[in-house]
Amino acid sequence: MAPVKVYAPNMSTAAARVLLCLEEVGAEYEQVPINFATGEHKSPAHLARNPFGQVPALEDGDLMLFESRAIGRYVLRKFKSPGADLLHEDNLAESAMVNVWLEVEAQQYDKVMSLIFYQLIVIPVFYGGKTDEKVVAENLEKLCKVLDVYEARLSKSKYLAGDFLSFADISHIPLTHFFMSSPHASVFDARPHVKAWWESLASRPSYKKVTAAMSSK
Ligand code: GS8
Repeated sequence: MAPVKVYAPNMSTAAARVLLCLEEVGAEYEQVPINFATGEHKSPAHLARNPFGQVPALEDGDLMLFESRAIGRYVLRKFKSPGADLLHEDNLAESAMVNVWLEVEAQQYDKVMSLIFYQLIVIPVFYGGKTDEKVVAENLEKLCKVLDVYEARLSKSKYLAGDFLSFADISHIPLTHFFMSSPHASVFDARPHVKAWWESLASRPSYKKVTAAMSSK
C-alpha cells in the first residue's frame, strides 16, 4: 500500500501535530513540502487539498483530509497497535477524557499560545516586524491561568487524560516546543507537575525527530 502523504512545510506547528502522530504509531509516510514563500498554499492544486489554503493536508489513497486534530485522530485510528494506542477508544471513559483534554488544548491552550507564538516568532522572523510586548504580556497572563489548571490536573495523573500518554498530550508539543526556547519559559518552571509532564514529552523519540526537522527550515 502506498504511504500516506502529508502536505506541509517543516516549520508548521499544525503539520508537526500530524507528523508526531505518524511517528508515534510508526507509520510509513511521505512529506510533500509546500512553499509558503511562493504562495503554493494558495494555489489551485493545494486549495483542492485544503479549501482554506492552509497546511497540513493528508492524502491516503482517495481520501483527502485537512485540520490537524482530525487528521491526527485518523492516523492514530488507522495505525493503532497494542503498543501505540493514543486514543483509548476501547474504553469509553478514558477516550472521553482524551477528548476533554484535546478540547482544552484546542480551545484554551492553543488560543493563547498561538497568539504568543505569532508575536514572538511569526512577526519578527517571517515578516521582519516588531513583537507587540503588550499582546505577549496579556496572553502570558491568560496562559498562566490555563497552566494553573494543568498543574492541578497533573498533580493527580501523570498525563492529561489519565495515567497514560494520549493524543491530548502530543497535541501540545508543537507550540510548547517554540515557547520553551523563549524568554518566558520560566512560567513552566514555576509549576513542577507541568514541567515534569513537558520533560517527559520532550524526551520522546517522536519529539526529537519532528522538532529537529521543524528547526531545519
Ligand atoms: C490550522 C491550520 C493552520 O493555521 C489545523 O490544521 O489545525 N486549525 C488548522 N495552518 C497554518 C500554518 S500553522 O502552522 C497555515 O497554513 N497558515 C497559512 C494561512 O493561513 O494562510
